Amino acid sequence: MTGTFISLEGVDGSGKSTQAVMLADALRERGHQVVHVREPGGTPLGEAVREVVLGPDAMSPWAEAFLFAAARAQLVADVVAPALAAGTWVVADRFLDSSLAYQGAARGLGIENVAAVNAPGIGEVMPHLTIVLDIAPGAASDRRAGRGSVDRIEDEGDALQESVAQGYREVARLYPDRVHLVPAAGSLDEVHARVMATVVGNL
Ligand code: T5A
Repeated sequence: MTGTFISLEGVDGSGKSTQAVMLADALRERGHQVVHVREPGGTPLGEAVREVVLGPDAMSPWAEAFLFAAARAQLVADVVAPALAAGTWVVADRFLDSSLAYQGAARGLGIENVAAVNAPGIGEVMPHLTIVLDIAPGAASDRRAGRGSVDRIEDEGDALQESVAQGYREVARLYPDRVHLVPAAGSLDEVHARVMATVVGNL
């Protein structure tokens, strides 16, 4: 990999999609080529998986984990690995750590087990830096309020999101060199400034 790979993570409504756009724009302003992707999605297969995995039909935790892993494997093969090989920066709105926090920790499948099923599809492609936007799930849910659609996982409510937040703290403890918790309270510009300081300070 010659490009630089940054992923943004957090509970639902933490503000990562907004901050991913702001980060990608800031990097472009500095003259970098940037590819911005989201998970699940970013390829035709990934978008089809997104419809299924966030749709209303119940599924087992392992079925959920394998669907996210399948979408991720296709995104890596089609988009992320070629971009990094070409020296492009990649900003990802969620990546492997979402599966570690949601399926591994919150669903109870085990962080190591979920990392293991993702490993063949990811290979050597891992973020150089992962920023977890750290916010109380209640505050994140307030941010989401008023937006129309609620997907199957959001619909499970704040108890699941509390477990996800704990999962992210565990992921940050396991991978301290790569994963950084960034407080997500405050205005968009205040959070963006913290994100940029974390990027500049760690890459
Ligand atoms: N999932 C995903 C897994 O379980 N395992 C996996 O492996 C993967 C990849 C994905 C769902 O799938 C799960 C996690 C999710 O449940 P998603 O589309 O990524 O779905 O869903 P969310 O994470 O819920 O994305 P959202 O778009 O809902 O939330 P974001 O991206 O955290 O937040 P954002 O930026 O859209 O902001 C939410 C609202 O808050 C406002 C924004 O304007 C927006 O209205 N906002 C702020 N308001 C005030 N102050 C700030 N600083 C604000 N920042 C944002």
